[in-house]
Amino acid sequence: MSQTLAIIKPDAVGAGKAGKILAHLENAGFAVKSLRLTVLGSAQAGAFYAVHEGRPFYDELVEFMTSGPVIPMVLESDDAVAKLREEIGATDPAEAADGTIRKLFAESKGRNAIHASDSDENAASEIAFFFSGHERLRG
Ligand code: IDP
Ligand code: MG
Repeated sequence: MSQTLAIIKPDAVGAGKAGKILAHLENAGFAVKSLRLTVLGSAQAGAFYAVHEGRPFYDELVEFMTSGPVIPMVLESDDAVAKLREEIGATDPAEAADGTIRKLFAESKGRNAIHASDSDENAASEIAFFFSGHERLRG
């Protein structure tokens, strides 16, 4: 078993889609190991997406991610990082496969409902970004 980080983004939380997305993830076989609802400040959102600093969409991304509540969560399954990337679909919902979370729930390439870590290394640092030790359940 391994773990990854998902974030239900402000578009989906604001539209009341968080419960449906959570159900989709549970039905796909993920166990929810930690979960919280929070609102990100600009510094936090900017730091979380620091890898994209300088890209044309960076300012828009930070503004969007601070525009309302987000729901970060730790998900566990076999091969969790790859499995979650498959379940969420392509970044742009117009290109996402049928049945994926972004195809079902995302509005646009920017407002795309959910984040997922892209490697085990990034999953570990992204989990630590949102959850302190006592909030991280194991096993
Ligand atoms: P990912 O979320 O599928 O891993 P990344 O390329 O890592 O996609 O981009 C991070 C986030 O930045 C995306 O989920 C999306 O919200 C936003 N983003 C990426 N590319 C664009 C774009 O071309 N226009 C607007 N927003 C974008
Ligand atoms: Mg990414």
